[in-house]
Amino acid sequence: MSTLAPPRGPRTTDKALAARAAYVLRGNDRGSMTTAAPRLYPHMWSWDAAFISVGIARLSVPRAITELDTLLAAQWSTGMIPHIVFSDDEAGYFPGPRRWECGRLAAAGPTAVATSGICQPPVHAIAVRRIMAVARGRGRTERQAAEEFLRRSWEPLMRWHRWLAEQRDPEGTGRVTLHHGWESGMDNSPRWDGPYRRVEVGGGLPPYRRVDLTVVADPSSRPSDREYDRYLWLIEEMRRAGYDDREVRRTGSFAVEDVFTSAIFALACEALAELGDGAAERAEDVRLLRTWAARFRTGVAASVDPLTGTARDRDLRTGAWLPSQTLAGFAPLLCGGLDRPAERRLADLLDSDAWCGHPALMAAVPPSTAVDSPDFRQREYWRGPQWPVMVWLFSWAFAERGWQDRASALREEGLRLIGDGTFAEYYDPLTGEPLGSHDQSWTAATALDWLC
Ligand code: 9WN
Repeated sequence: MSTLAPPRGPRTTDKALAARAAYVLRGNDRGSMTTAAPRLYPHMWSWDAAFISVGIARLSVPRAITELDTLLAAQWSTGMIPHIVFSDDEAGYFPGPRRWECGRLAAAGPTAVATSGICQPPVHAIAVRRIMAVARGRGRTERQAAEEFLRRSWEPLMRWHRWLAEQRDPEGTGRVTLHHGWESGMDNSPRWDGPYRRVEVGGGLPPYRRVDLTVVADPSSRPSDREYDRYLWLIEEMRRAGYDDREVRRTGSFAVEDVFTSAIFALACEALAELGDGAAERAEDVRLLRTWAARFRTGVAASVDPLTGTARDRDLRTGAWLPSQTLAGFAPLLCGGLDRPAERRLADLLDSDAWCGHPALMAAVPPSTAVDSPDFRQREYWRGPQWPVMVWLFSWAFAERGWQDRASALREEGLRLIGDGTFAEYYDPLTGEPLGSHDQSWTAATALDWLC
């Protein structure tokens, strides 16, 4: 652990912070897509786009809708929403469209746009719910635009949810299977150390050059080259499987049930069901959504480790549960499903000095990995840093669950975290140093939703 705490600027006023957040989002706006970050991520990412649209809605509901329309236009014929929709900045990110080659290799990929061949957590219906709530408080034009969007996005969102429920949980365990750590959005979390250790990089991995390390000043705050070899190998396997769902499930060396994505899916099904309530033509869909929400809530609850009370992922290739001291352990607090005593125990753990109450934290929000865990690395991406957008998600979910005090406390502390106005991708929990990309769109969006 580094002991040198770099100086932190003073927290700007809320008004100035919101103004700067709006400036960042406008700066990253390419017309119909907002890039995830100006240099490190010059394309649209799936779960970023959802969170970003929530922030943009505070500035303009129609522009937020454009963001989601762009993403949905890249949906695969299977229903999958791809994790990246590429802009024309081919050289700015690796692996780019030429490495994925979904247009040529994947029968289900779209033809009009270039995309990656995997997915990310399904936070989209949550975003739509939030945008609808914002729009319903606005004037007629914005309200109508939002209602119209809900009508036309209903079917694509249903297809996305159906794909997750059927293709990523064919056995009905109530947990979503992932075939790449990138699908979790928490790329190098200690959660995936075991499954990645078992990924053997085979022959014929085409050579590559990382671009991320030319953008980020400190390479130790990004995943290692060894990790990248495995990331690229998994893509190679998928290319060879033609990105076919069944084939990837059969042959992919990485197959894990992700408890955090599963909790998000349960939440998203519930959010979409609530948006559909009251419309007779959607009654059957709403019923299905509630069935899925219940199934995945149960799946998440069933993963809880009786020893620690936290949720666990599961490695499908070995059948083993994967205990970890990471943010994902709190998945049941997002979606519910535990009995009262178990839920209380987990909420107490979140407050305790093992997590948000740890005396060394600059802001009382959960780090991606517990500070006292042997896996904790304070600067290393998903192995320790605090991610403002995750704080937003917990805060939103807690408000939904009726836990206003908890939701407000996370918002307050989240604002403390991002108060320096750099809108970093993630922060060192012990020093508050902004890390990764600055002017990260979803961090700015988080600030806007909290402040406006
Ligand atoms: C790989 C865009 C994305 C986020 C992920 C985050 C990071 C990409 C990368 O950036 O992942 O998808 O190149 O590191 O881990 O959550 O969506 O912001």
